[in-house]
Amino acid sequence: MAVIKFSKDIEWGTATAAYQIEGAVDKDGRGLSIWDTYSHTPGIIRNGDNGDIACDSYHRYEEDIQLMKELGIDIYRFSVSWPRIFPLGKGEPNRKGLEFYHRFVDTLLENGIEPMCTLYHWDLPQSMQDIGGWGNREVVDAFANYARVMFEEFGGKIKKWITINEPWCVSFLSNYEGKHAPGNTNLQLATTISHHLLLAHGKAVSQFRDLGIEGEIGYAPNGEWLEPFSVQKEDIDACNRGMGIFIEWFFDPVFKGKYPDFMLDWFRKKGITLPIEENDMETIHQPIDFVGINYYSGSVGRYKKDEGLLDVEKVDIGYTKTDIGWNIYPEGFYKLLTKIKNQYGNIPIYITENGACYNDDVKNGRVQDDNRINYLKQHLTSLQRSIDSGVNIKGYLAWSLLDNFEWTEGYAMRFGLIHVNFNTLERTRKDSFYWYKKVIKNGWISM
Ligand code: JJW
Repeated sequence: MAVIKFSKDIEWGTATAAYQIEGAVDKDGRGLSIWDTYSHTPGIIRNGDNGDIACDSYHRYEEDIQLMKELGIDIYRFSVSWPRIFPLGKGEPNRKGLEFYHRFVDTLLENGIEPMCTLYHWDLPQSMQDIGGWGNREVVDAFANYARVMFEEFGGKIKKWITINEPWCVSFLSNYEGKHAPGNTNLQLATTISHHLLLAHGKAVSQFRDLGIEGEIGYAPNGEWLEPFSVQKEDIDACNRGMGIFIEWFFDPVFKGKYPDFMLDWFRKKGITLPIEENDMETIHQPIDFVGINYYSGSVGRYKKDEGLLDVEKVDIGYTKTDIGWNIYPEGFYKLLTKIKNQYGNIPIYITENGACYNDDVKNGRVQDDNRINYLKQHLTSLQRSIDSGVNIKGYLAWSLLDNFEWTEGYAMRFGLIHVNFNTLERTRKDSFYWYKKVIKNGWISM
């Protein structure tokens, strides 16, 4: 038996996002978001699900916070719904929306849990989409204004801030692959959006510094690992592009002040340009306090002409998959973290999401999700390997506290440490909840 002992100062947490858990979509003056529109469009979401009720956490947050307290987490990562604060994206802030988050954050603090606030976790106000969404620079300024209002309102109370969650998903997945809201399939638009998201991040960081807000700010790009099928250069290059669109594309501008040449060349060959204006790169290239990494999966990849945007195909070589079909690839977690350290230096890192989809149900009051426990064990082992290799890991937040609305998969795909019955909204602690509680308390696991 091997014992893996975690660094003492690691902060433990769980993560969620507003549209995935809150429900109460027409409560207290909330405006519509692109996910309301998208999920109410017939034929898109599995089983016709939508986030109208979700986990009803808007009304049940006190119960949820008691569960967090019992779990023993140090940090809770949540997101703020922009259309609750600005129902039309801009204009006058909605007091009732702000007051909800005050009640929520106050309750976290009273229970000894540190709030980590994501400003943008995909629920763009529909009115912002109506003027072109993230493709329009006006939306970047509206975001910066929303961020400023949040800093002024919650500065000092919330000390950990994340600007944008998973910018690859917001740009390429949602506007080129068309698989998330708003569902566009336009490469030029998606690339423009990727730049605007980085700019929005940079402008929010500027506001944060100008206001002198106490605390830390970062962003949360997602990564996956691609292991080359062979040592042939074309396979290695294909995997570098496949990872490059997650990592270098969204890290180099922030940490180096420029887009990566190997990716720029690729986009240029496709006739795609970037709408970079004067001072944009300076705005994007500002010191941040930490980076959040979301990691779930990895694959073997190889070169295949005209496969997708980047001429890379994933090769199924029989890895075990979670119930959502994603490979279990813990080595990729370790490799990704060390790659980031090697390329960008010793920046403090929070793992802002990591977790597994297993759809175990309640049987006799119990959810036996050993598969999730195994996944978490493997990934926590990779995490400690990265710490032992000098990666500056500050914290680990499991996705997710609760089963919730998994975007186009609706409620069918469950990532929670706590089971939610979506008919009764009853919460049931899974075996993984009790297991994670012990990890937090003891600081070690055994394999
Ligand atoms: C890619 C669709 C296959 C979320 C994707 C779909 C693939 C043919 C989990 N992270 O719910 C990536 N998540 O809100 C943020 N991360 O392509 C949080 N990435 O088509 C979690 C979904 C995702 C994805 C989902």
